[in-house]
Amino acid sequence: IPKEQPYRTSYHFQPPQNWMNDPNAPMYYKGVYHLFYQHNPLAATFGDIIVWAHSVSYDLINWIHLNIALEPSGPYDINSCWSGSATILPGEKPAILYTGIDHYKNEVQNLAIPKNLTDAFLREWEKHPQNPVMTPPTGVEEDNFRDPSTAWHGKDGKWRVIVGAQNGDEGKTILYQSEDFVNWTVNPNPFFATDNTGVCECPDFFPVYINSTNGVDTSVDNSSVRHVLKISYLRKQHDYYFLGKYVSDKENFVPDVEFTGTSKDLRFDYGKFYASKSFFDYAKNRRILWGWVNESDSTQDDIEKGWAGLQTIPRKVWLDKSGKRLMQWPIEEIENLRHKQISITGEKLEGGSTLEISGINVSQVDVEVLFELPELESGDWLEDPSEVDPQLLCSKQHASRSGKIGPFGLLALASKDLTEETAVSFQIFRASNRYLCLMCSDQSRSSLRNDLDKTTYGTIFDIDPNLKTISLRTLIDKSIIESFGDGGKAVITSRVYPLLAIEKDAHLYVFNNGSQSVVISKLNAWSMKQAEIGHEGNINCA
Ligand code: DQQ
Repeated sequence: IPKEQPYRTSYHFQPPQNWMNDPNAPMYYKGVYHLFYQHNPLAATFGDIIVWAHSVSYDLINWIHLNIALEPSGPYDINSCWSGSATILPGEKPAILYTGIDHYKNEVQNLAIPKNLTDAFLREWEKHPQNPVMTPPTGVEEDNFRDPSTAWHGKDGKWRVIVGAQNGDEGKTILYQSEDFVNWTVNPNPFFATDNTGVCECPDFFPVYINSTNGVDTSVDNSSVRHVLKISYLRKQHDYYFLGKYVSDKENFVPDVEFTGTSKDLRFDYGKFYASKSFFDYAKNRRILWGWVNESDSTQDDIEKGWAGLQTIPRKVWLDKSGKRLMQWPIEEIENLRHKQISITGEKLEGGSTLEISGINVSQVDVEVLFELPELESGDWLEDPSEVDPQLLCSKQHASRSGKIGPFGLLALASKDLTEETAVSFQIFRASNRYLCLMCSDQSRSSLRNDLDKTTYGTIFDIDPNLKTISLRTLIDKSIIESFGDGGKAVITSRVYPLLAIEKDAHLYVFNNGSQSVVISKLNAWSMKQAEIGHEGNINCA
């Protein structure tokens, strides 16, 4: 790995070197958090042989990298160990179901269990002699049958698991049942299917409480919960989630709202975020979500950096009071990295003004701002909100252009002269009988380098007509910017590679380009300490 690493993160999860994609089988087990991930141990690019790397942590922030947990060994996974999930079986016995690329390059599902349950880190995993435990059923393409979910236990005592699949243009998730976790029977009808989408990857299915922000075990199914199905659509490169009903007697899932393939669909993140997976953390009674964030630079850059791929800061997820969307917030443990603090209260930001936040390390920082809004009545008029493509609107509404209430927000990883900046902003709109907030993350000026993907991201959401304040929390870490709008209603993650705005030359500003003034009712920003990373085993000799 080259010495100069301006883009390597300081408190996000990444392997010591080389390629990482999907988070696999995250779990909490007897005091230890586990994260496995898709890894190419030989290069900073996706490879012909992908293995499961393994890291452990006591707090989801500081990690110990262990030896590889699963690598090709039998005919059922000789060409790669692809994504999968963990389930904790009765008697506190973890089990992993994962996809093997077999000797015909077909996709099959395999079972692995820990060799030694008394090893606190569960370092070694044993593949079951009956592998593969699932092979492509009729109506599923042999090379599009992958990513078993965490299993749940039905009232009849049987396990259920879903697997992502494709048949032509149809994307589906297939349900399997088993009494012993080894012998699985396929359900003839798909659990959930969508036309014209192509393959469903990494399905995640879990309950959420209707009236609590607590998480709930994957097998719980009663009147206090609703269900969430998340699908990663390869063609879209996005993770979509559906709130809906698990119809257990038909063994299918009926979403409240159909998939449209437009910006109206719900996503965990409106920026870079894919192949996410959640788990129930019974230590703290919460559901935690991990997601993979890929690079926006070129393959050649990745090879030169010696690594590619990040995981987001783990997020707690719960159902919003409206019941119409999920909320997300960085896990509280991240606050232990907060270090030097800067605070501002009650500062008016006139239209067209910027205010620098200085005195802390703004290239690795956690910023929370609460903006006090003018009367929403004075917002820009939006004729037909249902026709708006927020990403397009954000690309047009570059932060340097002006509206009425906003755009206002943060200029992250900015150079002193603002030739480089990533604007994370809000703009308030009024429409007939409603108010909306457009949230944007504009990467178009993030770097003077031009061999980068600088797509601007955006989302629009309804706000309370009586809203007086709106919050923005942004986690900045060298080349990743994760922004949580309105308490976690909308999230946008982006990757940026500034040339000038690195290390001590990075600046952070609060800005307001609206004609109306807004007030920084409260701002707190903290330099973030570096996460502690331990190494054990040979993946770690960086
Ligand atoms: N990544 C894995 C597959 C999965 C895809 C291969 C999603 O199992 O479908 O690395 O990013």
